[in-house]
Amino acid sequence: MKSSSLSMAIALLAMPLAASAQFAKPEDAQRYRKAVFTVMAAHFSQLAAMANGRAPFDAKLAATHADLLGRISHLPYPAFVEGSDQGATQAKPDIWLQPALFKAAARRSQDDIAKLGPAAQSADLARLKSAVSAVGQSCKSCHDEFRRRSLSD
Ligand code: ASC
Repeated sequence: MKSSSLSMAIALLAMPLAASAQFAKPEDAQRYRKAVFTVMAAHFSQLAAMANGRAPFDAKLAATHADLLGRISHLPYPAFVEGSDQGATQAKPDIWLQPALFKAAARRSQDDIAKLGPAAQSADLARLKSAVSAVGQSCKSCHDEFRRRSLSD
């Protein structure tokens, strides 16, 4: 291997696995993060329905939702770019004023989401219930801290 292709290979290996989107305009970042949260809610609500007995517990389907959530749970956060705090967003200024706290809340939600898959695969409904409840709590506490109730608040 030539040294240039070796350094290319090393550079590729060193690249973070998570690809984050780039945005031309603040509105693009807002639309993107909102879209990802919408998709997450659509899948999480189906897991919650199983956990709460509103839908039959199907461990395989639950694991599929959990896997999808785990793959996309990191996507919204890099889209909270500087300057995207105005206009059609419920994001509170604390996201930018207290970045370490926001990062910790994002991390907590990702960590809780990562536990959904093993819980679903265990086919133990009680375990799924408790994993779903933990994710629900991290959604809620992040919303309480960092999301305005409506665009007009
Ligand atoms: C959902 C959803 C949220 C969270 C939150 C949990 O299904 O869309 O935003 O759960 O309501 O407290």
